[in-house]
Amino acid sequence: MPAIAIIGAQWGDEGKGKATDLLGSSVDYVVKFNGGNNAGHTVVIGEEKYALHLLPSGILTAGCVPVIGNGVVIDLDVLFHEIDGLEARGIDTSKLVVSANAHVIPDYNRTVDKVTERFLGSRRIGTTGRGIGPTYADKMNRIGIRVQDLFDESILRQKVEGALELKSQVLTKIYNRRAPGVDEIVDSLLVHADRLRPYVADTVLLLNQALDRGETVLLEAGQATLLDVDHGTYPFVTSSSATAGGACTGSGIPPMRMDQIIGIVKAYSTRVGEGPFPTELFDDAGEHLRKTGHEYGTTTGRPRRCGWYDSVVARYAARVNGVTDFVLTKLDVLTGLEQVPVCVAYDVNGVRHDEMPVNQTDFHHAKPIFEYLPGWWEDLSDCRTFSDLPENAQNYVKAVEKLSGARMSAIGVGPEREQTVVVH
Ligand code: 2SA
Ligand code: GDP
Ligand code: MG
Repeated sequence: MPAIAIIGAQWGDEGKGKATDLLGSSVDYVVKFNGGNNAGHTVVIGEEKYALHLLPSGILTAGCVPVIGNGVVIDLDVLFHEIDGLEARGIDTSKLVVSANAHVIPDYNRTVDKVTERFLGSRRIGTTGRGIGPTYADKMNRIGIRVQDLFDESILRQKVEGALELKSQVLTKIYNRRAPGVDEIVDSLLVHADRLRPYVADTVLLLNQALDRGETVLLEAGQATLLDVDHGTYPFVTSSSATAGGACTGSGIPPMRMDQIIGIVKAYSTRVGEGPFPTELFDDAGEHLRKTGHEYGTTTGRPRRCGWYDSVVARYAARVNGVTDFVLTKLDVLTGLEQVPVCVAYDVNGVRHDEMPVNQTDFHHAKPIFEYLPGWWEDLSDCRTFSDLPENAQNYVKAVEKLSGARMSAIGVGPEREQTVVVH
């Protein structure tokens, strides 16, 4: 009865999509449990490249049931656009199941998100502008609109009226007195109701019954540990629970049913959006990683900030999530460096920190303490076993494994499905 979670161990874009797709053929269900269309997972299958935002990566595997869990926030325009795009490319999306308890992103929350960022000025978060934060805020404030509300017009109307009443000051300020009315919002949601209805189910029952039958459920995180609303670099975080605990609340699978927590960790670090990033590079080395690793946002196209591997972050992610295995991705991108720095601890105003400083200001001031490992020049893209890797690449993997708190079970040596070294 395995339930397996795939979690980002850094600031996102570690390659969760590829890892999920790889496991897809051996699982029965793939569940997206947090976030919304702020996510961007790129999956390469042969000549085809897919960028998924709202749909779980399991949608690309025939026979696997993709599920959008209760913890997700759904932009319905984007959902159907993504479904149509995949169908046009010959991908069958008919097995998709959507939780009746997932929340929907009304149009006005996209506007609230973008305008709030403008108001914040230099204190902005660098959000994706998809309305994610305001929709989770409505959920917590108990004025959110759920998928099931779309199937009862009078309930929907009451909920939209309630939300607008509470948000009227904000909306009037943001829309400069031209705030949308109840009818306009109700109509924009109802337009999707008929098409949405056949996908909707009680996904908690569905997934737990699947586990009862001995089937395998894979839970796929959006974003990552350091972007988690509780455990990330708050306030520079997303608004959902991206860690292993979020996999339980966002799907309704109880903690004791989780068998394996796979942390995806890139062989270097990236971050998109604002916020602290101790190993960030501002020189040619950072530009080299961005170019070689194609580090540009899958959703927004924004250049990602790049830096060296941070084992303090990896250890923290191992602890917060209970990582049983790491998948180390993009090792191939490090080829051609004389030396590869790895951050082993931080210096905060002259004091060594081996673990994440709890104080936000300390983390902002953390300077990386590096160890330098010898590099390699060989192309890794055809390596398939650990012994195929050049000796210095093997030593790099062994060193980061020792520093990071869990075994490295697989290593990515290229974007394609088969460009993977399975270690354990
Ligand atoms: P939001 O929009 O409220 O979730 O933004 C809050 C912070 O979370 C970050 N965030 C991300 N970081 C990395 N990757 C994400 N997905 C896309 C990708 C991002 C893109 O796969 O490349 O295309 O720009 C993602 N989504 C949210 C965001 O940068 C803020 O720091
Ligand atoms: P996610 O959000 O964690 O799913 O990651 P993204 O898809 O946003 O970004 C990861 C990028 O790295 C994608 O373009 C993948 O195709 C690519 N990728 C994944 N694993 C590897 C790898 O091992 N090597 C290389 N070179 N690219 C990889
Ligand atoms: Mg991504």
